[in-house]
Amino acid sequence: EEAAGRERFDDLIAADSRVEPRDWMPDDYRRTLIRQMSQHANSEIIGMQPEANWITRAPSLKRKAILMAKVQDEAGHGLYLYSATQTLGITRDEMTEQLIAGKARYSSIFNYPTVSWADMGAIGWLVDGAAICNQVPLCRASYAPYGRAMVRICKEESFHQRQGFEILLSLMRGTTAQQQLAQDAVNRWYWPSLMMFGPPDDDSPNSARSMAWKIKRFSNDELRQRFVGMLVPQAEVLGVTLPDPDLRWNEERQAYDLGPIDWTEFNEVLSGRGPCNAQRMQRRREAHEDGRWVREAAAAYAAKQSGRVAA
Ligand code: FAQ
Repeated sequence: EEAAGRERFDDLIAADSRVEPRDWMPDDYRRTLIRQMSQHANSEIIGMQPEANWITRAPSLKRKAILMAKVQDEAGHGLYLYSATQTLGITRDEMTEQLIAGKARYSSIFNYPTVSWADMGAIGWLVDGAAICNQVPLCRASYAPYGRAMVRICKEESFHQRQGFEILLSLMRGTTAQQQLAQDAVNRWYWPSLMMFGPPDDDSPNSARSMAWKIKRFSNDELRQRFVGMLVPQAEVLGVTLPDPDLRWNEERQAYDLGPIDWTEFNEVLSGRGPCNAQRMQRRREAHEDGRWVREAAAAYAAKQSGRVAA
């Protein structure tokens, strides 16, 4: 039976078709998906924190309403992705436990501080921009529930990216001080946003297998390159400078050459020693504790309801 399952699985992958939760799949495929999808869900949840920091200080009622809606979208993406991951046989409680215990990863980018309002613009433009570049190909991931989740999430991310661009554009049309605020934010978020795509291809242990399984469709460096190609013309429209003196169009490669990325910084952040790792984890644990009575009340209510039906 396992041999038949494996053959069917291999055929599905070869035919660029999709694997559904009830289909047989190799254990390593399941584990890889649980790892990537739960990390992705965790990123959406932790990713609410840097922006939540500015909800109370948004410069107008309109900006505040927009930012609140964006952060709520992120909560929705997190829940949607946790549900998709549950189809692989892990529970929501287990994933939460792994995150709270510091055993599960979340994206490096959310360990940086948001020090000015312009950071809301830079996050939307650069962080959501990188997220879209990475996630559009994931709409075609071989695991169907992940691909389906990505379709909806990408639509909302595009909206978020426009929102960030528009914040930066407003600042760039403002006073010299406002322009400086926007440029500073771009300077701080540019390199970390390039690191979101993961380590370089020659140092990416999971890539080859994930690409063979058609979970990943492009390599980390390919997507990073595509992202920079997307940013350059948009930076021109904004009138901001990308903080890489070595950034140059390479006619031969038909792509931009980039200056060196500081992988030491990336590894420090992944090891838990980034500027805000401790703060983000502490806040997540507090929120989990603060929500305990709600979960308990909901469980008690559900038990009482099911008791009634039985009686
Ligand atoms: N941060 O072998 P690879 C968002 C880890 S967008 C932390 O290349 P893989 C939207 C990696 O897990 C952000 N860890 O791994 C939003 C692995 O460690 P492991 C979330 C990283 O999986 C916007 C090790 O390094 N998006 O949330 C990072 O093939 C604004 C070796 O790496 C996703 O998660 C990193 N940047 O490729 C929300 C997208 N990069 O697990 C709020 C889905 C690598 O073996 C506000 N994920 N690592 O212990 C992916 O596409 C992939 O998992 C990659 C990494 C590309 C991130």
